[in-house]
Amino acid sequence: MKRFISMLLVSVLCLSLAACGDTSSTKSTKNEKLVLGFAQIGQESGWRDAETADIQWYAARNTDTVELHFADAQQDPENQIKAIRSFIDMGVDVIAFAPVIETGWEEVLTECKNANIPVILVDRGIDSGIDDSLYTTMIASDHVWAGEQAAIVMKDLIGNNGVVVELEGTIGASATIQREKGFDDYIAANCPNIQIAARQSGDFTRDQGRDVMASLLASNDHIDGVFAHNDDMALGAIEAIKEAGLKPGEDIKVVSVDGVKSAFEAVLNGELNCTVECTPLLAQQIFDTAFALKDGQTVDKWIVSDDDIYTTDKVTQDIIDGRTY
Ligand code: GZL
Repeated sequence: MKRFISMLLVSVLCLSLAACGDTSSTKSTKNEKLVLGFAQIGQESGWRDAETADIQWYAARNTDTVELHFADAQQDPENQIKAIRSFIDMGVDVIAFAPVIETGWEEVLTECKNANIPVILVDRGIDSGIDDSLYTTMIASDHVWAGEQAAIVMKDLIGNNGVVVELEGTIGASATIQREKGFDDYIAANCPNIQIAARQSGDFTRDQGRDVMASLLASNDHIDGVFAHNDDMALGAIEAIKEAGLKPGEDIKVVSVDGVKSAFEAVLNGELNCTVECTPLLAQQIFDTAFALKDGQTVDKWIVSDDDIYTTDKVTQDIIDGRTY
């Protein structure tokens, strides 16, 4: 209950500032508190909700040193750009955002640079062709590594022969592009007799993961495995596999990425064979980095998360009970 009230307080604080346009409290060139603007993608997955809760919970616990301005872009990059511009107008100390897709950021990031406001990319990156001086650092997991680990597990599960389908995340998102690269490159190099029969986006959502898997089951005679770019789509695919009268985790092996609690529960009950962790608990790193930047320190260009791989043999109820997301 305390958590909910704290989060509500943070939201009310941000909304009241935004609603009355009162930016005087952050107009000063040197803010006493760390004033951070965060432009979140949306609420598309349990993973995203966990990341948001972690950030808002940190701010609610540290109101004496932190002022958080939080915007939910409803998965629209234009909304993220508008939010970033509003943060510039507020005179925040640091801007952080999770770029919903890799492209289209040069103009607004140039405005941040011209306003001398450092930018932290969170959990997703921007196109490598963009001048990387336009952002200060990225705090994110290694998505190529995650895709590669998923391929290694899939190979162990189905052997050297088989047909696999791939549920892609949001088209154009770095997590999608890089997980696909990691998975597909490993399969191409090490499993010539595993065919990736189809790739289709479920936009990182459970409903679309279910619907896409249902159509792939209808259009493919035989599927041995499915690689879902996130747990929410994998959980939707599991629903579709069961609706088709098949046993997920047995008739069709299921491997995904994220490590949300509901995925762990699916691993424990045998419907999901593996989830490769991609921690959303980045608040401590985000705020530590933002404080360092406000203090004029330099930071690494990529602050990479330390993630693990959870297969059936590793997941117990105790592990699940100990998870914080
Ligand atoms: C990964 C993050 C992805 C998650 C999805 O860092 O960008 O976005 O894997 C979420 O669950 O929608």
